[in-house]
Amino acid sequence: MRDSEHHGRALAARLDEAQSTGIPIEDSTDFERLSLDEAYRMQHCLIRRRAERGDGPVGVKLGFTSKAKMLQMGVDTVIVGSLTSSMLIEDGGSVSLDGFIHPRIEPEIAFRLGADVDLDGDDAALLNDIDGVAPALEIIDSRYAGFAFTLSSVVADNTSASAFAVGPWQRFNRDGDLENRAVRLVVGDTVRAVGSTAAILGNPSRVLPFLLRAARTHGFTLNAGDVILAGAATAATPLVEGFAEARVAGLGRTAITVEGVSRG
Ligand code: OOG
Ligand code: MG
Repeated sequence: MRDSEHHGRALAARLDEAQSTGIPIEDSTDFERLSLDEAYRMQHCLIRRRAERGDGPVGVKLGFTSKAKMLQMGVDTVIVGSLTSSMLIEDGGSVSLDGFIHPRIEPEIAFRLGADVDLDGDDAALLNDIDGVAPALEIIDSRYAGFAFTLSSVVADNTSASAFAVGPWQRFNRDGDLENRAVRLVVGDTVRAVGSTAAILGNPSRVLPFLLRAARTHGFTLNAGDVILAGAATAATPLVEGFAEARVAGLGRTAITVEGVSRG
């Protein structure tokens, strides 16, 4: 027991190091061998390490909630990761390619919690706790070489979470108004993907019951002020220098500037 705990912590340290050095893990066999439970425990261990450095949790993200993403990455189970404070890029702010391994960017919908969520409550109660919705961008950056992972290894790697930006919050209207809105992703001054919010489980609000179940099963807490990224509506595209923007019809936009690698 103690041995496996030690092994788990050593693996979490390898992921943490890959993220902070920008040097990917070449052999991910040990991470692929984890059960899903062990993988979520490793993710929580990773997040505790970040919190100890003052980089505390600010929300959660869902992954593989659209066919486009499932097909792109070959994983067809909805997964949950954690967002921490250092991942947040201010709306209109900038981020440097420095420090990432092989970053990709994708358009997202963000929800905001207005209250602490009672995990024993029902789906309707969680929906009532949502007080805002906004267009968002997520930068994902697998800590594994070649961006290659399995369900367990990507969960251990905090679902490739790396950075995110959120546009202006709008009031959340429960009456299905997020259904079928056009989504457009611009990266490096070129339109890279177009899609619809309907790609996210038919309607992005449908990720919330999945999240509640995952929170109960895999030990996430959902607190007032937390951001929830619902998952990308389109495939992710490589992050390059320049301008990046996610635009969602009727909801607005968020944009960031991506700076190149400094050549010292
Ligand atoms: C895993 C994260 C998936 C999404 O929006 O579906 C994700 C990955 O593709 O690296 O964030
Ligand atoms: Mg995502």
